[in-house]
Amino acid sequence: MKLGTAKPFPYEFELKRTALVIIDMQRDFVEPGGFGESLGNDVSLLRAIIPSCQAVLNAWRELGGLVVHTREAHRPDLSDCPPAKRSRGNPSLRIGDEGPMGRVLVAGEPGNEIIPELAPRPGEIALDKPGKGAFYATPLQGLLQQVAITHLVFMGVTTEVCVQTSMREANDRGYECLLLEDCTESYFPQFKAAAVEMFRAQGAIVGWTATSAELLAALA
Ligand code: C5J
Repeated sequence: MKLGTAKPFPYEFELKRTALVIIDMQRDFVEPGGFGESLGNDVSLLRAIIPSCQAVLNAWRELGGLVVHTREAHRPDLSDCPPAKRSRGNPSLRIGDEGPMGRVLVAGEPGNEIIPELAPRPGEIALDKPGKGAFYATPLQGLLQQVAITHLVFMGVTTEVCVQTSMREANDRGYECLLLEDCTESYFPQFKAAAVEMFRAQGAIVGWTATSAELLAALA
């Protein structure tokens, strides 16, 4: 398959060698009343990508493509949360504190679940990741190697933090990465815009970008 209009040049992929990776579409970041909103963020910005993410996820599932979901999540005893991560800044709530939807960024808490609109199905990979990147301290690379995946299509939040880190980690591991611009978002639109530009600069130094409509047309 070929996305002839991908930037900065056409992106070619084989469905059976490509995974759709959905980063951290968890309730605490995306839903009103969650941790993200409690920090003063406008979650409607993030919610706006849900329909395009659903359209891509549905098309991908229909074609039998591999789907990977991640959650930024720590163990309840926080043994996988470096003190530097927990103590950084001066937030009103820290990782592990009781937030509006349970303990913040702790696996198994209601706020840590992926939003129902994009909930993982049996047979899909759903990973807890203690860092910003999807490869750090997770079995992701081994799981992708088992099924000979070479290409990754990214969606999710936030563009400049967990999506960016994951895509850079993947690029360094040799994966050909595509980011769907209207399926990723940030609480800070200028950060999203800068990240998207950076990925595809210098001849796709991190990877390619395209819209969900371009991908859906290629999949049709
Ligand atoms: C993600 C964050 N998922 N911004 N986390 O981007 O801390």
